[in-house]
Amino acid sequence: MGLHLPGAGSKPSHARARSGALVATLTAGALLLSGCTDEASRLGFPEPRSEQGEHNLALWQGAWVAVLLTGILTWGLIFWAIWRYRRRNESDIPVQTRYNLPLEIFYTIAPVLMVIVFFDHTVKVQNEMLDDGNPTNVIEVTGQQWQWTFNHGIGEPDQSADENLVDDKYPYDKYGYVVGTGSHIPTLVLPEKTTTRFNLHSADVIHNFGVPEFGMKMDVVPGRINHYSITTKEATATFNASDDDLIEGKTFRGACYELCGVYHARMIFKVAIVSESDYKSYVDALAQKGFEAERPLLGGGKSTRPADDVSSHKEEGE
Ligand SMILES: [Cu+2]
Repeated sequence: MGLHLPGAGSKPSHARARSGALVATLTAGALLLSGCTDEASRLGFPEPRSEQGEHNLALWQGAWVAVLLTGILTWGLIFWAIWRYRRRNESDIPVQTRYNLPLEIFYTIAPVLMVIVFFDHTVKVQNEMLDDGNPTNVIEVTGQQWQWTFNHGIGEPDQSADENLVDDKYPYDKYGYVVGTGSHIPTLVLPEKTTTRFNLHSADVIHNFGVPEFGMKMDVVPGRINHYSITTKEATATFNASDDDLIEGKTFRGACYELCGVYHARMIFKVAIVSESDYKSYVDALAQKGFEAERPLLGGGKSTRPADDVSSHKEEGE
């Protein structure tokens, strides 16, 4: 690096061996962490079930690798300096250095460069996560104290209805809905390999709609309609209308990620990705059971609009 560190003393070979061993141990640890299993290589990130989630996973892994390498270098230099310039006898006084200009320039510029690189990657991933793509499915999601309502469209969506999100136009003519309650955890059923857009409505306070497996969450704000899209991967569950509407297979969890009141913790839901035909029969089954409305239910339990009246809703059959 061309940096001159003062006080170079004797016996550097021991020091080199020691710091070499340290770096080797840390590198082995990092490899163990990243190379062993699929789960370990994700460094705690859930297995992405959406294409967008892959971008977030890559950012997460890349950031960890960068900070680990920085940590190894920094710890290595610290321990090397402690060892290399240790006091060797009672009368030994280390070289008194007031400043080292190249070193100071380096440790000012290097972190700034790192922040720029992190920022660049973060903005790129954020743009991917917020890209609505071309959704072929739109679900109106309502957060209400303290559960969720999922409004699944029936038929083909009219995308132009979403150009103005706050007007009274919705992409579908009919909806099949699921209303979660304090004692009933709803399931958000999604078709596989499909881009679904979530329009987020709040009936009362700020909630946050998120699914770890999608690597995505977003605030649900009263008076404002936030939205994001996810493209699901292959199905992990099945729906069987003839078998008492059974959803079988692997489901995962979603939740409210904004403290919204005393029963905030109850705002959990299950997510099931099913085949496209299973999804159709699921939404049809909702309609057949009477959970059908011409407009999505957006008001939770507090709405006064007839289509939004939740009081008459039965719970989704299990
Ligand atoms: Cu909430």
